Amino acid sequence: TPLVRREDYTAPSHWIRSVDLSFDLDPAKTLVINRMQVEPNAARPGEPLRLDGEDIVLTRVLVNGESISFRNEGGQLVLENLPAEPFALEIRNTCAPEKNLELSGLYTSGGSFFTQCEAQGFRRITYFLDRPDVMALFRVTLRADARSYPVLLSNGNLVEQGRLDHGRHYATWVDPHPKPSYLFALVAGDLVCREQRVRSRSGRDHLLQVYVRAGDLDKTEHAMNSLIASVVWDEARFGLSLDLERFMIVAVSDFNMGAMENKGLNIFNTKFVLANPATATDVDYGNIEAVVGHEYFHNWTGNRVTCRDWFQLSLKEGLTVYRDQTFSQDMAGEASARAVKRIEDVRQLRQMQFPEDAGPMAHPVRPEQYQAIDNFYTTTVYEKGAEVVRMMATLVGEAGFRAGMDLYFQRHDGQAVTCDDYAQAIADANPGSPLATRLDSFKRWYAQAGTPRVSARGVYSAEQGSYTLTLSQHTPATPGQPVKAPFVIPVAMGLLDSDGRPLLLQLDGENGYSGTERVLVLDQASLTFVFTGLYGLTSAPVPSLLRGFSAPVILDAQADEAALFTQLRHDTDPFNRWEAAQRLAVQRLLSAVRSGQPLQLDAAWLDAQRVVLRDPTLDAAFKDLVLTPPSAGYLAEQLAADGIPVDPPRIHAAREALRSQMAQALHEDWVWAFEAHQDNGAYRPDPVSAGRRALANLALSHLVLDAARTGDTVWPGKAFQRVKDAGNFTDRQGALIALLHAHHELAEPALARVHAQFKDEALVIDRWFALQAGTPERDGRVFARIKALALHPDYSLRNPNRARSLLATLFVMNPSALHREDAAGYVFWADKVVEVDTFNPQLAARLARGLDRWRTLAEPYRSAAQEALIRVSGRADLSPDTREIVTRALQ
Ligand code: DPP
Ligand code: ZN
Repeated sequence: TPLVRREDYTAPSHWIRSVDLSFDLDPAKTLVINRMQVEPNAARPGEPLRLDGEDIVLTRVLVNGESISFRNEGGQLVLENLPAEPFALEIRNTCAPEKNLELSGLYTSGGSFFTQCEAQGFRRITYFLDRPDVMALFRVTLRADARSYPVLLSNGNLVEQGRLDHGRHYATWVDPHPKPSYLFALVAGDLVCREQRVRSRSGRDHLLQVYVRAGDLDKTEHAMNSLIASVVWDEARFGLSLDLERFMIVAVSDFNMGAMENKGLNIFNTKFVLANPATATDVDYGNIEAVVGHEYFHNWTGNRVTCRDWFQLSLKEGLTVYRDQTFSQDMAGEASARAVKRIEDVRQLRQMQFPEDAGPMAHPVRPEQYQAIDNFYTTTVYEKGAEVVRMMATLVGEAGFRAGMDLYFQRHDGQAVTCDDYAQAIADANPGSPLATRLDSFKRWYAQAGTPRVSARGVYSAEQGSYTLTLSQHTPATPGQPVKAPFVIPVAMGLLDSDGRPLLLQLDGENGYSGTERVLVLDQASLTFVFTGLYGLTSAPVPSLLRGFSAPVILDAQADEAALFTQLRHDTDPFNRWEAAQRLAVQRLLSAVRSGQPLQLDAAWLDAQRVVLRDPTLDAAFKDLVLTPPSAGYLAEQLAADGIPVDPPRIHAAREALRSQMAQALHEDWVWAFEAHQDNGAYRPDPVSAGRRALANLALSHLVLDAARTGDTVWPGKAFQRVKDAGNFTDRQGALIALLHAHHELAEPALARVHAQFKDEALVIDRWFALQAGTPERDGRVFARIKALALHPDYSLRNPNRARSLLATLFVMNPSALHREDAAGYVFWADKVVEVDTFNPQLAARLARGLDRWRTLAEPYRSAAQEALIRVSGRADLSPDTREIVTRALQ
């Protein structure tokens, strides 16, 4: 497969101004008639028209009603000697939706039709200029059997519907907004909907609908509430109103991604729509709110203003993730709940994006090249892209950011643009800002891959009453980018005195204080800042740097233990308070891993944990985050960064020791925490209640774990009872996890009960598989169970959610079970990647990424993983998607 390069971008030879599509829907063979109004691009006269098409059967091509000759070249349909004036082009073709197991293009799921066109699925429906800078007006007519497919949906407004002969019916939809083909969608099936009318601030009425299968209507309330909240929020926060009379969300259970922002007709993985207290967890509720918001916000950031080419993907994704994260924070309400959301987002970024940025798939937020664009829907483009937008917002301030967004829409509404255009608009709206004055160097965030390391060294001078802080940065080489120029890094910070009180900040040369928090801009390899004060600083301050995680960097502050304990107790920035706790835990875990000695926790650390747990001023959700140890993956990355080979079982052993010592030493505190955080009222998914449940469940898991030591049967019994009669799925799952992670004998009957009770709830069964696959390994039993589960009658690779429930959980989330001395985990990885690749390359390529970090492993894991990669890459019939991943991994 040829490499596509950003620098090779050229405008299209033709524009497609409008499309009239008609579908005769049939699972085996669907007929598509595609009538386009085409206009030659005056800048490229006389060029042939090359239309993309994949896995479809062409039956006819007419230009202005006349048939013409054509040829196929490199998967494209090439038309030559075309009129120099605008012309009508008609294409007829067929496709086979029921055979489409790639789930890209038009496919069937559960007896209904759905589409997924981003990034390049439209070409699997009909021939087209399948690129985002070609925007057309769509008119779509669907014809199908009325009994099997009573609901016929497409983008925009329903303008006509009626009956046809032979029990068929039709519907015609017109989308008033020009759009690229990747935003096209159709749905046909036996669906029901929840609907609600809303009036926007501007006084316009809109119809909101959430479509699901008949049995799922009772699980749509939260999605609808989230949608309404999204509409309100985007108007209030960004002045962006819904531009459609009707906005639809449709849930489908077979879906490669999370959800898709098709204009006016969002299609969602059921996982991000369906929730009721009995089947969904607090985390699911939060994810649904975030994803419904995300797709809705795309209506402006992505649809009204779209990407010129796929290298600009972060233009819409980074910005829209930033918007959905901000939305979720605003929905969370209070400052402490906002901080919890921020910590969760950062934890995810570090867990997923940092390893990507340090591994073989490292790429800039705006990549330079790809083989399969589907491989670049990455955490770098999404989550790091969101951090880049956040840094811009930090550099121009909230009001400045809003002004920048306004200017962006003023300039580019209706266009297909680039990341440069976006940054330019934010900067131009804020002349003189630290962003505008450094725009070129700031944009290195788009161009350079890799996570910068920032080191901070502070020197206190009692004589001068000053504190000199030197910040330096260095970014390691990444594939294809050996040398990096300095990034522009906003470092939000404050100083604490030794009692933890915030100090007023004043830099040498300034007259007067500037509050207790400010943003330093590190835009050189190294910069020095001298803090003074009216009367000087009277003792060495504790620096609190990178507050709120103001930049996606690895901070090395060489903080001593005393400073970290001070921060954990007193920092006014909740993020850094949590961060101090993480560092204290990481230091203990890694020193055990490095030395090979068993972990022995010290009283000071355990006391600090207890103080947090018992602190009446802290939220339960925050306590849960502080008391949850860093993940094995995060610890592995810390070692890898220092060039120390990663021995996964050793990391696992250290974490297990930490868990059991915390269980023992804090036993009475866990009892208190469990009992003090029981709610009796009706289930509510708000962050405060969710935090209380999370902390109670964390307590329960420690209490059940400790039962193995004490021989206690009461707490395991309580957990089992909760699995039986919990009033919501969050608590039921929490109890099941407690039993599973303690490897308690009651885990088996608990699993059996959950399976029996929820056998018809696909999303719960996904969870049932995932919980088992995510259990920390003990004596190889977890891996053996995973292999057995792969043969379970409910297991299937065809459904992406079900496939991922075992495989992604094992490959990405459970290093303790994957990495084995006998290499069986890697053999299993190879077998499954190869098997899935035969029918769903996108999914296979995602799963293949599970071995990305093989080079960081210690022997014998490293060689065995490499062997598995070589085995997969040796397959001649591999898809381009999976080939790109394994080839890069081995390079
Ligand atoms: N554009 C989708 C999303 O991230 C993914 N295809 O919302
Ligand atoms: Zn998106």
